[in-house]
Amino acid sequence: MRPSTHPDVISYVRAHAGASHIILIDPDDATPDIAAQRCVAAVSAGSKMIFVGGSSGTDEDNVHSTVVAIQETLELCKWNASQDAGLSETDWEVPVVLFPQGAAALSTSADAITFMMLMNSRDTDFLVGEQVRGAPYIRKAGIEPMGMGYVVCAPGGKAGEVGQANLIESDQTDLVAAHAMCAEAYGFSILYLEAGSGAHTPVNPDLIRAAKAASDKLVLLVGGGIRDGATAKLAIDAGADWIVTGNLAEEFADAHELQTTLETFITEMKS
Ligand code: 1GP
Repeated sequence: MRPSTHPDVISYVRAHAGASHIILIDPDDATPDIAAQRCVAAVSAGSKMIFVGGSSGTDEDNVHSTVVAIQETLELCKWNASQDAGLSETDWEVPVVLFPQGAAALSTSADAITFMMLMNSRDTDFLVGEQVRGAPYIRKAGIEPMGMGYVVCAPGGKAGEVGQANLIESDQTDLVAAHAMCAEAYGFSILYLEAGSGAHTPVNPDLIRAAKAASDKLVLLVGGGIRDGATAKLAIDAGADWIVTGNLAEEFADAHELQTTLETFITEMKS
């Protein structure tokens, strides 16, 4: 594990809540080197957190090698910045956080983990089973667990299928609010509204508004099918604190092109 520049990731998550961007890296879709290059492009563009995980095809081998490659590359960028008075080292102090499909997809080199309950799953494994299996590993590795309610909304995609979720439909504002109240009652720090990776329709802003109105304690993450800054802004205006994108980064072979696209995305999202 690198000497963590983030002893308290949840405070960082709260401090940057408002209109921040997370790049999601799926180790099943990119080699560790390519993943690290994408992270450099994203952090250069203004992304403030890196999630590593996916709904399928991840295990300790590909997750750990990806996390290590990203951490090493960020350290190198930080060192480079320290040698140049015009650059800021702190820009590279971005937490690398596990967003796991289960207890078999962890890494000792992560700064933190979204310790999630897939709240609308029908499968007890996603409610608490995988979490019980993973807890000793996380405790031993000293990874910071951030309690998170994970709620899959329609269309749900692979996350909904694999997680056997009773999807929240776009007009079920009372139901999403109840999930937010429940997440707060459990003492979770984060609520993640997920439409599914590659979703043709992102989470309805009405659902985001309802979740936000139901709890002002939870940090609200929204992701799935968000491909441009204007769509991200709609989610932010509805109350999202952080926007997660995955597929967007996978569309670019060239890191420079990705950086430019994300710069535009983040500028529009914050406008
Ligand atoms: C998946 O919400 C994330 O968990 C990201 O979705 O790949 O559609 O950006 P996209």
